[in-house]
Amino acid sequence: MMLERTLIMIKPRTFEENVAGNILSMIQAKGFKIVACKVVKLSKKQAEEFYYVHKGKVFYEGLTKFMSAGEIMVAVLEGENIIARMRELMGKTNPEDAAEGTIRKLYGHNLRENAIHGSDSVKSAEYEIGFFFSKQELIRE
Ligand code: FUP
Repeated sequence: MMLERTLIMIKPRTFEENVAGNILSMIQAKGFKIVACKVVKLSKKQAEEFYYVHKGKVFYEGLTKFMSAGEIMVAVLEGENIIARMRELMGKTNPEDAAEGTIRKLYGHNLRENAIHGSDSVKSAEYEIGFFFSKQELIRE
């Protein structure tokens, strides 16, 4: 077992729907710890920077436009093997394919507007956490 941290984003349409509390409840029910949390709004440029790994893909423009269209809630979560376990709780990328009871099944609308993001590896979690949170915000002692 590995104690890991992951970065999640509650995406614009879902944050606007005022269900962030429900989603955080699902996360806390799993025993995952919320290390840091805030509401921000990305510029188009910042969304492009965050999603640089998808640059050049057909959905990059639509994705970054959507992700900069409204406020999002970003949080750092901590737990044993949390990267994989959080992705399980989120469900498959396309809400139509996501298992019953997952966040994307419950709150996602379509492939682009799929409610939530979660880091997919230790390396991307490090990049994504550093993108939004300073060292000071993550200090515990
Ligand atoms: P995930 O790791 O499940 O968030 O999925 P990906 O990294 O493959 O995709 C990142 C985001 O791009 C998805 F959350 C939604 C968006 N996307 C599209 O809009 N169209 C696609 O065909 C694939 C992904």
